[in-house]
Amino acid sequence: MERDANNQFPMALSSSVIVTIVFIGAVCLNLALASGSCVDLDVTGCRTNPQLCQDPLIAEVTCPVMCNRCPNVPQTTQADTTADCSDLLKRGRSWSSGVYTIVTWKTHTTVDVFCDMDTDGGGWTVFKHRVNGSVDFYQNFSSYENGFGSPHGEFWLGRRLLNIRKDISNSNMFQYCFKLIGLRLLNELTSRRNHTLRIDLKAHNGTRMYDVYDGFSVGAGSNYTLHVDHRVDSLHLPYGHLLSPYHDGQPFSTYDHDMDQHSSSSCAITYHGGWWYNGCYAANLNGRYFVNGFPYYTGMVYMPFATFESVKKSKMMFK
Ligand SMILES: [Ca+2]
Repeated sequence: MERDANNQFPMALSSSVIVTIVFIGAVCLNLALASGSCVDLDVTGCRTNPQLCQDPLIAEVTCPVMCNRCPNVPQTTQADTTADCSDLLKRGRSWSSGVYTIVTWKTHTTVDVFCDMDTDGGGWTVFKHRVNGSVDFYQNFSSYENGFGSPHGEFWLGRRLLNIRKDISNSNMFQYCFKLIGLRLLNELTSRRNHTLRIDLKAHNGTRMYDVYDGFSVGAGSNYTLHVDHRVDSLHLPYGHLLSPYHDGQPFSTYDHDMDQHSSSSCAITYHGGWWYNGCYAANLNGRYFVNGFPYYTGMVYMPFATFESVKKSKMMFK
């Protein structure tokens, strides 16, 4: 399609027509998802004319899915902001554990996060969860920055939603168009005030433990340095290792981003994970997942709990 002399698209794509096209597309796509009855979803022509995606208006408003675009989330007022799961508790009603939509306090990004509303008073924003090895945590640095997995299963951080979801009651057509937000989101969420970090583990024999530290935050990129102060609570930790000071102050490392203190090797490669390695670890909770609890140096290990025994479940959260 050619632009006219004013660098505008012809009247065929005026705002009213675009709205009509979006509506028809929404109905069509939702019908397709519901019944499979809608065959040709390319009502906008984006699929057959990919050059249309070069226009921001068409790409983000008319057919974001086909152009693989996620529109910017609009700014919200501070009063509307629910910055983390602890803010939900302050709204004075009973909340159950599950996935909630929050708006971050600084960039006003809308994201889905899993809130643990049952443990120790609730209000915990869960940023890492592993239960069965269904998600591979041996990911590169970009993946840890941007997040991976699903807040409904195993994951590292939350996912960003689209503002379009607020305008269309049935959001199915946009559910697969989202951006994941990892360490960058964790930096924002933990830089608002003083936070408490809680780590929950379950061994393959059923034994549970937890470890709680105050002064938790994650620094800005590209180091995403871990900060934890003192242990304030714990359960079933027979060994003397501490997350702090060994991992406090360490940048985040992955197999393609070696920031650890081991000069002759990469801790992320040696121990098959992504973590705030020192040289190398007292905890390796993003290590390889094993279906039994044998000692594995490369496993999902938390040495204060059971030295080199790979645990069955791990969860990290803050409030
Ligand atoms: Ca190194």
